[in-house]
Amino acid sequence: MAIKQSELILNPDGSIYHLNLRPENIATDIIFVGDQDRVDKITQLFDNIEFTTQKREFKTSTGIYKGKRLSVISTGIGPDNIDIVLNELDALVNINLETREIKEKHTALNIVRIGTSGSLQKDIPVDSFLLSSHAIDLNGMLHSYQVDEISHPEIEEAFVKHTNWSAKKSYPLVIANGNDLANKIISDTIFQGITATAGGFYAPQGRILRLGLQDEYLNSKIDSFNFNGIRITNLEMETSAIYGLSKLLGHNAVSMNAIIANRANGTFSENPYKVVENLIEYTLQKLIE
Ligand code: R1P
Repeated sequence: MAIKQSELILNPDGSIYHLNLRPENIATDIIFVGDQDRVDKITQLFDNIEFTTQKREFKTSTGIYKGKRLSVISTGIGPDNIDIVLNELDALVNINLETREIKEKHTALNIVRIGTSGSLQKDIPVDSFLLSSHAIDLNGMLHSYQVDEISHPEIEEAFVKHTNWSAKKSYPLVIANGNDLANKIISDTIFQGITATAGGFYAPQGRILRLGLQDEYLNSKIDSFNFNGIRITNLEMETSAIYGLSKLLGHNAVSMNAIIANRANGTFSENPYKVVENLIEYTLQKLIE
């Protein structure tokens, strides 16, 4: 059945509504960054760029890096943007935009997030890299989908109990993320752990400027949570949405985090741009190996 115009919105040139992309504009290997200026930081290393477009915070460039076709897309900040980016990318490869019907043959995208993040553990210092082996969704976006098949009730219940999680907030959802893409990118120098994905930067991540927190002890309770040896290592704003929607839609995803802050000891990287640059170089190299 054809998907209605109000649900699958296309621009007059046939491109998808927010991303401004047509199916031929993207590679199946895609790098997500938050900051639109980070797109050029990556594509300046490419052999050539075949296509670039931007609408709002969503900037896309597609080109060749050492013989491999890659797209780099800026998602902006937060899980709400990931909802748009992942659904629209999936539509580009898995829905026929002319007939508006779901294609019989499924195409899986390989998605790597290269983002920044704050460590919650003293032993994961600023300037290190972390691969999210799991994500814990603290923002609730995914609960609008049918998430039972990707949920881990045992870990979620343990987390709710350990933190005395308020029933007024969205229920935490844990997503595990083992796949070949993660195996390709991981190495001995990379930390791993559960990444907590918040729906905001200040109170949702325990920061106080002028407003008090619903639970002032939440970050320290998150730090001390341990489920069979797996701990929550870092906080950011996209990973659970990327992992959850990728699993539900049948794509492979990996979230790579440049640790620029350490919330446990209050330190911040002296050169956060350099850490991100190093993570970009590391990840690109792994993608072509
Ligand atoms: C907040 O400053 C932003 O930085 C982190 C958070 O997830 C959030 O998007 O990631 P990026 O550097 O990838 O944007």
